[in-house]
Amino acid sequence: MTDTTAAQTERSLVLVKPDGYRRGLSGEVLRRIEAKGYTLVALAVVEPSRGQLEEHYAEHQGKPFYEPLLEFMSSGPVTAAIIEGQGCIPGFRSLAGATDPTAAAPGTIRGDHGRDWGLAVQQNIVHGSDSPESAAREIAIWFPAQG
Ligand code: DAT
Ligand code: MG
Repeated sequence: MTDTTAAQTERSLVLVKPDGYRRGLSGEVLRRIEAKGYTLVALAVVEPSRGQLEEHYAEHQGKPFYEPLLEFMSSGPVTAAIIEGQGCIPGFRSLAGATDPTAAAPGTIRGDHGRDWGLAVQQNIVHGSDSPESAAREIAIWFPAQG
């Protein structure tokens, strides 16, 4: 019988943000992705342009944290990855933990490696797409050739 409940093979866009890159946590993030059983499809170290960040965070435009967020995201290189696997979109967000690294559960990337450095929740090490639509949109921003 066909298992109609099986999760779809899907792709997610992961970023190791400038704080994670600076702290040498790219390998730790990629290790957890691979240990979970997801596949690395594409990998790059990118110095984000303002335009890329505006597109990436379009949903947050106008919010009080938008400009500080873009400034932080412009503060250095990021490691960008496309990952693939059944359910990897919610799966990676589960590995990442809650947005606020102070509240993020131990065992998650943010819970184990993040904290409040006086910049609220901005420096939370990783980004992961939150839906298949976001993943497709974000993959086109960071990996135009793969879109
Ligand atoms: P997530 O990264 O968990 O998907 P999000 O999409 O709501 O969270 O927000 C994107 C990023 O913006 C988040 O990683 C950190 C920053 N951010 C979100 N809410 C914030 C807030 N209230 N104050 C400061 N930065 C915030
Ligand atoms: Mg988000």
